[in-house]
Amino acid sequence: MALVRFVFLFVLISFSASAQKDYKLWLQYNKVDNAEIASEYKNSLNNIVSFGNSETIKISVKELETGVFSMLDKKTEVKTQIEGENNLIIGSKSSLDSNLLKTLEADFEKINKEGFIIKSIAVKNKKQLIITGKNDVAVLYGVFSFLRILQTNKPINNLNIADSPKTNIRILNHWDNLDRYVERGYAGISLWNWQKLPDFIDQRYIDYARANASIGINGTVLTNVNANALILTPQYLEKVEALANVFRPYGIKVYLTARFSAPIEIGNLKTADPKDPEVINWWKNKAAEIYKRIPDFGGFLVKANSEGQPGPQNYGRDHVDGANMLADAVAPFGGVIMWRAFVYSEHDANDRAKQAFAEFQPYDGKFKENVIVQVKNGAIDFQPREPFHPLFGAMPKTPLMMEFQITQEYLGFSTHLVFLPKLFQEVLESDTYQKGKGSTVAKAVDGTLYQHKLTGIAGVANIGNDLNWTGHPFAQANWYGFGRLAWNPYLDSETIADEWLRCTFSNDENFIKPVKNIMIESREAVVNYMTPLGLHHIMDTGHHYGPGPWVSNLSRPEWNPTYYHKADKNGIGFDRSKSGTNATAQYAPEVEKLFDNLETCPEKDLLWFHHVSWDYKLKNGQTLWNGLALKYQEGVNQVAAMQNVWNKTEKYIDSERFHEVQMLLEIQNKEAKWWRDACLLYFQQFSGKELPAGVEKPTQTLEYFKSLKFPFAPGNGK
Ligand code: GCV
Repeated sequence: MALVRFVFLFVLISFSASAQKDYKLWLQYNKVDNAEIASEYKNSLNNIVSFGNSETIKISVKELETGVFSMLDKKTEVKTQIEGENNLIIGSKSSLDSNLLKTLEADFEKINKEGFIIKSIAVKNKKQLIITGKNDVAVLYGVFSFLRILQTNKPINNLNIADSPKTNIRILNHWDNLDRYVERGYAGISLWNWQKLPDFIDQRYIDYARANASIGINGTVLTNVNANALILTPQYLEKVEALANVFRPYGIKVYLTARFSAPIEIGNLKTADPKDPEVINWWKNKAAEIYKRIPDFGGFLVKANSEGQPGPQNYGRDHVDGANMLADAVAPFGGVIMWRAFVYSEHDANDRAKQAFAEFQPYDGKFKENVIVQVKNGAIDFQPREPFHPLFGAMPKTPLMMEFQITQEYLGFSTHLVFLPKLFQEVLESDTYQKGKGSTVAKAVDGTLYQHKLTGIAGVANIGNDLNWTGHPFAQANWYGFGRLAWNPYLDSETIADEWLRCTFSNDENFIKPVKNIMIESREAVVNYMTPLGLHHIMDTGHHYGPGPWVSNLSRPEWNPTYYHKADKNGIGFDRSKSGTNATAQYAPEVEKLFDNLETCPEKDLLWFHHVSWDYKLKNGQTLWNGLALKYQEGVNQVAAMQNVWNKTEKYIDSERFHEVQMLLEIQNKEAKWWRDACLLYFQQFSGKELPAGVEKPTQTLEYFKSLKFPFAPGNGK
């Protein structure tokens, strides 16, 4: 009996230790096991000298103590005065004495309001290390950045870092409903326990804020863009206030989604017409009520007249009328309106890819100063690959905010290992040619192209109440990478993968090198086994789980996969060139020319822009049919290769996460084959051709794949 109890206890302890690893994200603070590095760190870090005593500074000190203790086994003392050498001084500009200010004068010139300095300096001839910034939250960012240096085992003896975020709003969009169901959420239910709020503060809220602050995220939209007006009632605002109080010391502002018809639904008005004086007044009062509770409330995110959501067009008004009315309501308090450009209509016979541009581009320059238009990275909807959204090169007078999707609605949910920063980087690096060569999307987004002051990047969160937050251990890297890119849209995704792996798992090069390769390859793999060569939107209906290229019976034409791939016996692909819908004309002439011409169109975007015959010769000499089939096979092979690499990593990491990823990769392998077989069998009906050598034979019939139904697939909109 005693033995049983012992075994049980042992299992429990080891379970909770590795479970904690899953929970701790990239903030593992693993012990530095390289003795030389550890001793260098220990010698360079004596006491912490803390200036200032705000909540944020206290959090910073605690983080440093925890990090240093856990990585170096070293207990640091916290002082309020500099004594001796090799201290770690932290404090914001206003708390530093004149000597320190003088030493750092030129450094402060280099950073913006949220930027930080980490510098080795001499104070009275003694070496010290200082982490500072213009406010306390900037100091916290500096602290996390410093801890990352330790986590990644980089030298600290001569640091001279001045780093500032390049965008103002770095924000997560939670598509969380008030009943805690997360639209397109694959990691459990919503973190926000509305029923227990405001009195019960779940430790998760604090850990969430800490994780976000560690990567520079400074905003969160708590509620789904398919909005519920109840969030704006006092009953809920009290709960929102409680969350805002938790997040504030971490530099995170709270934002809400505004349901456009709220004045009717919760305000008892007869209309929500943005020109109606009562409606205008209602929103002004609502804003005042919110700001009274939450003085640093960020503002509203709005999805209007899109996929059935109410909006100004219900009253014969337009997006500018709606956005500007709300902008006026929050302007006195410094709030912003993030107005989404994700619009398309079944009543518009135009190519769906053209509709948002057609509607929004003419509004350029018409929005109020505190409005930023939020545009998805591509013109359709977060597909494994989309060319950049043409609006990014076409609204010089309007601040445009990037919307990425971190949750993997179209990329295998939380089951597939797909490192999204690679996708994000591809979009950010795309050249819009708006002001000639080098006018990248990143420059449109960070405001440098047209000197916009209001800038931002949003990511649709992949977070839920799963133990590991994101469903897949590697999906944590997508949250992490999003934050890092929002801070600096010019970061390389490989650098991000490297950092994340070291902070999350291990610094062992034998682990880092091969696993980094998996991450970098993984995005192309998913494109290959789902939608190669520019195919898009061929997933199954509603839940978007698995392939459904055959679907053609949905009420709205542009919801049907057949609308997008247009496969017939002549070929496959959507002709968006001049001979087709002319969507290419929405890009700057240089880009238009590139995409429009079949010869110059990058093959990765081929079927996005062109309908191409099955016998068309690809650059490698293969026919389109053979090339397409081989790409599907390549995707499957890439997953198998990922598995081979992963299977050799067991000795470097904890067994729990090793096995989790191993099982998930096995599912990914099965599903990659499912995509390959279902799509190829379906398209083969049109091509009438045999599968080329090298492509495995499907194991099931097309009828079988068509018969698969998933009524309970997670994340489907309700
Ligand atoms: C929140 C896609 C998704 C919807 C989502 C919508 C949007 O259509 O499938 O679930 O709705 O995008 O971004 O508004």
